[in-house]
Amino acid sequence: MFKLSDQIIDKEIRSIAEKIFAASRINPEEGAILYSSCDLSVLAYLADFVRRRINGNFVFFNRNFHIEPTNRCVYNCRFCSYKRPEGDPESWDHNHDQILETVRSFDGIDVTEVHITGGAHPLHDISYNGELIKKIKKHRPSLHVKAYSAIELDNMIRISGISIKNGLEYLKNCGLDSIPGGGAEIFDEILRKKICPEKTSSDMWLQIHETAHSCGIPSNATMLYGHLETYEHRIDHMTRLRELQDRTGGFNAFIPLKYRKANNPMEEIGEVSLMEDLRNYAVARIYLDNIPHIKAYWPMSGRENAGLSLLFGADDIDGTIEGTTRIYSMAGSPEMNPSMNTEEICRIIREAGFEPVERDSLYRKR
Ligand code: V47
Ligand code: SF4
Repeated sequence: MFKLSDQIIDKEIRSIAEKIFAASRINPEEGAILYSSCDLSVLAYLADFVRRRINGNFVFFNRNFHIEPTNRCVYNCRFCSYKRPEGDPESWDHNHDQILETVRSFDGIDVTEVHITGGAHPLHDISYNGELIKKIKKHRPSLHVKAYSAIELDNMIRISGISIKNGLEYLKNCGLDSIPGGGAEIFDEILRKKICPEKTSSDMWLQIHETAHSCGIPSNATMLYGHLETYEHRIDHMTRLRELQDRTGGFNAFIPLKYRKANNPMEEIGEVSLMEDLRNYAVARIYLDNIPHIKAYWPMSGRENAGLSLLFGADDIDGTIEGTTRIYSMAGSPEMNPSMNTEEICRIIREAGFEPVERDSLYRKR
């Protein structure tokens, strides 16, 4: 049996490890030390220790599909490969009927969740989006609707001239079940100005999620990494999430998103290595001691790398997706038309040494 005591590790890392074994929270400085100075093998061991305390030997997945209503957007994020201007031959802007057609195409297929996200549309207000949710729920009441990133929500609430709380309560009454984690990017304000200058502020992103949690709407949180940020920026990002989670408990999952370089203006930055991805999963698992799940989003990382991430603290592999998202294929992910059946998902999870558990959107066993 591999034991940490068999490893040659320095005093600083050993004292952080002792805190982790005692289930004590590590502080931002200790988080940064893990990023910069801890061997990957030791990090894997520590992250696995934490993941087993929180999630045992289980790895979760679900049966889901995505709807990306439009790639028109009022913003111009420098890392985005997805947005197209109105009239561009590659732009799309689906109306309610077209979106419902996609929902109907899953009739008779065993899916439990629809994930709806896309550009921040210049014209679509809260009632336009609420009506869409109502129509989806009317057609298939049991489908969990996880919809609209905080960026889309901020935009539609602003167009409608109402408060965040009223907007979220209205959408909840229309059938909104949870909120995806997109748009968090990196919270450091200076960096955010550089990579997505006009976008919803970090404070607003956090306020929208905090308000959603207070209305009983759970959500996820992402972090875009592997661009201009330092390890301190990643720790700052996760500290803001950890503090919010201490107040509300409303985050289900944290999803690290690796910057992909194809077809966007930041291409010259390049992409970080797989080793860096694994390091990031591990530190996230250890640092975010109050967020129950760490998701390895396979359309972004590729399915085999997602399997590898399970050895570094990740316990959720998202879902079947059914070839319905384009955000990552447009940015250069190896998954061009992402779709996995449950047999393959289970094979990947078992190959990594874990027990697959099909979940619903709230992580209840199905
Ligand atoms: O917010 C855009 C990211 C996000 C690039 O909640 C990019 O379960 C890397 O939030 N390279 C949208 N990332 C996707 C998202 C998401 C994905 C999976 C699961 C969940 C969930 C949420 O995609 C955006 C942005 O951070 N993104 N362009 C790019 N070139
Ligand atoms: Fe718009 Fe999202 Fe692309 Fe930014 S990342 S330009 S908010 S679609």
